[in-house]
Amino acid sequence: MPSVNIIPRPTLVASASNVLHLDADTTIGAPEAEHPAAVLLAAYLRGPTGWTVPVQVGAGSIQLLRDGSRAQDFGAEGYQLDATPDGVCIVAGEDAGLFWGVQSLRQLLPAAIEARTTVTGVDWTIPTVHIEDRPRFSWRGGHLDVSRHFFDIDFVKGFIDLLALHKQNVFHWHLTDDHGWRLQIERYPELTHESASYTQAEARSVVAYAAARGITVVPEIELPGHALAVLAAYPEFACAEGPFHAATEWGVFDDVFCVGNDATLAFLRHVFDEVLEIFPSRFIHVGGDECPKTRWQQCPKCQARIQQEGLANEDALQSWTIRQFDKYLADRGRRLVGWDEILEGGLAPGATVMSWRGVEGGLEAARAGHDVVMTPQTHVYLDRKHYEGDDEPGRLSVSSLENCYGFDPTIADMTITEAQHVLGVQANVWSEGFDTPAGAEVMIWPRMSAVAEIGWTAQADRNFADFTGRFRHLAQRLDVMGVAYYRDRAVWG
Ligand code: TNX
Repeated sequence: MPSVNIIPRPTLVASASNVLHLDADTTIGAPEAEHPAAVLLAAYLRGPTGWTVPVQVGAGSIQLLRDGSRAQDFGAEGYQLDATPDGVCIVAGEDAGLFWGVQSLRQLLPAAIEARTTVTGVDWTIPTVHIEDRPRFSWRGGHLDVSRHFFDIDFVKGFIDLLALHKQNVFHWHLTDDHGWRLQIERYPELTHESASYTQAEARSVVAYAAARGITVVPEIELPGHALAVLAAYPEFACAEGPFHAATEWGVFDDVFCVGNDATLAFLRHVFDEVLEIFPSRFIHVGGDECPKTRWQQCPKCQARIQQEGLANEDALQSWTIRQFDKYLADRGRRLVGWDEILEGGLAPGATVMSWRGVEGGLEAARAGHDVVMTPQTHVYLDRKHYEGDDEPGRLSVSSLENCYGFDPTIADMTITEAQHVLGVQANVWSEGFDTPAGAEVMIWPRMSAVAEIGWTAQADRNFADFTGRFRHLAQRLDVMGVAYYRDRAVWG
């Protein structure tokens, strides 16, 4: 009897001691032709089984039902899944819930379902089960830094599909930093002249690939710091004289955007004009972190801006800059999100804060009535080592799988209103310390699985020992996919 080992752990699982055998006659019944969750499920099934798996409007042996009247039971992303010896039915109030129901069905199937080519000799059974499930948080994110080291489109898509497997719904794409600008901008070809980068067509294909899995891509364009790669190509946007060079060491650098210069702000607006065309996401990330103020203190243009705008100091100039883009985005129906340094000098009216230097920034923003995504480096920075030790992969500090799993985005002394401003949780994959797919993967897995469970599963239903048991099963799927993971002693002893 196959067991139920879904990550993130569902709200309710009642399994009966029976199985459903799927065979070559399997069909998918969907609310409409080309329904994205049905198309995705058919694609998952066809490759490894070799079956045709037609998608049809109406009845099928695997039934996807969208029933708006159930939205109050399930919320926007919840679903119910019933598997009996006769077939499968997934019901959701909205399409998002159907996507997540499909991912649960995927995890109920044998690990061979993850194969890219047809596998023979597999008994395609699933346990009979009744599942009711809905997420705790609406922002369940995975971030990838492609500036420090570049990762190609195939890797990015593979990462996104693994996020989908875990019902993560946000892919935060860290596209720019001191070390390289990774997105083609038609108006400024020099940005990507010398570095590996994605064309706009490739970026659009990533957005479509993610959307076909229920995932939103939130692009990040860093300002006003982490700008060396831009200044190397366009030194006129700096305070000091160039030339500048894209960074080749890790760290935080003094040369940042000159925000006293109107031409710099125009440049950034032109960049965002193109970014908004590619990325339909409501949230757009503008960075805002780690911006030294040393150049601004010496720069006549920045000092003139401080004077003209009646700003108190350079912190206020950073805050003024973020407010310009908060307004720019709001005028276009988008919302600004930035790292917690955007609190310094005053938070822009519409800003959402990503709290990374601990949870204090998140607390402060929530108290001020702003939305927050919790991403504290102490727990969910996946560039950290799993354990102390010189030969451990990772850098800067340690966050074990257990430590990571133990994070609760709702901070103990938050009021109910403050807690409602916590949109969710995100793990960040900074790439200073690795430059190959496998090097990234051992940092990501299983810790990203832990973060997925933080974001989805009710706090009272979370249990680390239970999670590690389920991860041993999920690891078999990663093995089939050829995805590397860290063999954590908390999982394998
Ligand atoms: C801090 S998190 C950074 C990144 C580094 C990371 C390394 C943040 C907003 N800034 O630039 O890559 O630490 O852990």
